[in-house]
Amino acid sequence: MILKFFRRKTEPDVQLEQGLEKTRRGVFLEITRLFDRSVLDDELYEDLEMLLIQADVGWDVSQGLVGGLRARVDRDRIDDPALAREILREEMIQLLEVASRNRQVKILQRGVPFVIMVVGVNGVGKTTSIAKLAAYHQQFGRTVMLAAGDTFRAAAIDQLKIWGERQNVPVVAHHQGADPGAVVFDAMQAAHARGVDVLIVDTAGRLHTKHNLMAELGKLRKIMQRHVEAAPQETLLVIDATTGQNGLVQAKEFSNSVAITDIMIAKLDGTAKGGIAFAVARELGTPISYVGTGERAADLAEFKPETYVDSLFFGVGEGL
Ligand SMILES: Nc1nc2c(ncn2[C@@H]2O[C@H](COP(=O)(O)OP(=O)(O)O)[C@@H](O)[C@H]2O)c(=O)[nH]1
Ligand SMILES: [Mg+2]
Repeated sequence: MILKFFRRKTEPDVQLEQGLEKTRRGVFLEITRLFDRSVLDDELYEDLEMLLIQADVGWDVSQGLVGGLRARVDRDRIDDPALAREILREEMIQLLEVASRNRQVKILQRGVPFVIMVVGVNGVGKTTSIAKLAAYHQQFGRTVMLAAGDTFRAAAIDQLKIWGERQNVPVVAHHQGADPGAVVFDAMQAAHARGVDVLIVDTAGRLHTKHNLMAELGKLRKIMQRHVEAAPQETLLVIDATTGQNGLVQAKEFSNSVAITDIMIAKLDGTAKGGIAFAVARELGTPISYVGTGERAADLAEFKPETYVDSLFFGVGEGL
């Protein structure tokens, strides 16, 4: 009965599956099992809601998902739990797709710097994510340059330089405490002069007030736009999956200060709270573009709603 309806419909993505392993083997295994019960009753719905909350889907979003599931089950007079599980899968995909629809059309023109400004709270995984993005764009044969716009700590600058060496990508950096605007100015000039395809700008995540943050990032934008009118073509907010709902609160603060175009959920491999993607999609409405699944440059997966949901329920060789 289960197999009749419940099968993965997308190609497995190895990175994503590894990233979601803890979530899948934890809460989502329990969710799958819920629907092995023989009846669809209040208890099942309540248990489902609790499990979704445990996976950090969040209170409101969990209620919304379960409410949507219930409405469809009632409307279509479904009494087979296995069919209800199929509907849950669809509802989950739909929730993620709503945010994906807000994706802006981006034009990546060879030789004109496509500028990615990476923002987020200190420690969420920005610098590591930049290395991953560099590797990602290199895969398409694009030339990449990095700018060390987080000038607060010397270690942050060194960390970016090390990634640059590993990835064979030039890094524009000034000394610790330098003006990030000056770093970005130099990087834009260098990228322009060399005809770099993708310039990725690291930023500090520790500006104390929202006003400071807005002013700083606004200034960086203006400097970028002197060279490339559309820059930054991508403003990527990095969120740490392991911080769950707290990460979501921080993300909201950021998106109130800066126009975010894309989200990366980092450290998905370190948590069983992979449900955070649903909360992020619903609460921010900004498309999630990537997930980070480890500490290496290769540990990045593109975010695709249907593949994401399938990877929560199915792992290759895990027998479901
Ligand atoms: N497991 C895991 N660790 C990560 C991931 N992304 C970043 N990290 C680790 O998180 C820590 C902070 O990352 P960093 O890039 O320095 O964060 P930043 O302060 O925002 O620039 C480092 O130890 C990284 O190795 C990820 O996707 N998975
Ligand atoms: Mg950093």
